[in-house]
Amino acid sequence: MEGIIRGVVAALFIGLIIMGVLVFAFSFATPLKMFQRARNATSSPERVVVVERTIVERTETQVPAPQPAPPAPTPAPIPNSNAPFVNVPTPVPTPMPGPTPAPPPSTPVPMPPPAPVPPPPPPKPTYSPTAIGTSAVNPKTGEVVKMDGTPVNNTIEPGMSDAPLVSNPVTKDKYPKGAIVISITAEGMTPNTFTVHRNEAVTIVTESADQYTHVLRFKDSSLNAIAVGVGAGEARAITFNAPSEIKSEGYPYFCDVPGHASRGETGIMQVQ
Ligand SMILES: [Cu+2]
Repeated sequence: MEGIIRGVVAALFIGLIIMGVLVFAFSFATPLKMFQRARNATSSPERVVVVERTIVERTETQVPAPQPAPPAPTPAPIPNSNAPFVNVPTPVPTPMPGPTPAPPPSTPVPMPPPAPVPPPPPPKPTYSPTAIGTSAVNPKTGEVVKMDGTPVNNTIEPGMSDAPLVSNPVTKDKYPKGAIVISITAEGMTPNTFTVHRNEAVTIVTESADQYTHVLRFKDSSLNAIAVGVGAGEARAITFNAPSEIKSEGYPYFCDVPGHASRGETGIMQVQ
């Protein structure tokens, strides 16, 4: 048994040796044949060229051409410790826009019904002053009124907007119809008494019949707003509502220029 194993191992060993010899011979046989063929076929210089070309051909077929070396990596810049420090801002990442909200469903919005337009108020009658500048009289009520139709105020200070208006200077031919004309001189007032009806519209024309200025006024506070001043030879009118109260002593009037009443420029208006 042992002899058989030794025989097999020896056979394998011999076989390996034979295979190695065959591989070696085959590897060198071809170049040697080519070298001998070139040596026999050409003269000496040509043979050298052929040998060299053959060697080059074999080298080119066996050894690949050297590839160009890859470019050397660029060295990282060495920070210069002496260079000033530059603060490079860190790029802020741009926030990505969120998803666009879907538009709300287009539901038809009911339009509110149009508000009813109130009818325009009736035009308010305006009461412009008369041609000479006195306050107007409401033809329906016979009341002396302001431009807005409200009654004038007899108790406020003269000259205020609610007081009866004093006219511009007027001549005799422009005296209002039915007016009571009171002529004033240093000697007194003419007439020094007259009578009106309560609540009626009364127009008084005050004349300065001399070279003095005169101012007609009433003592009673209920007629405080009635005041007409006239220059020398001038005449002005005023229209006001007569008092509603009847007083036995009447409503005294006078010239408000200092010293004029004491010299007789006085009178009394009676209301009935
Ligand atoms: Cu006077």
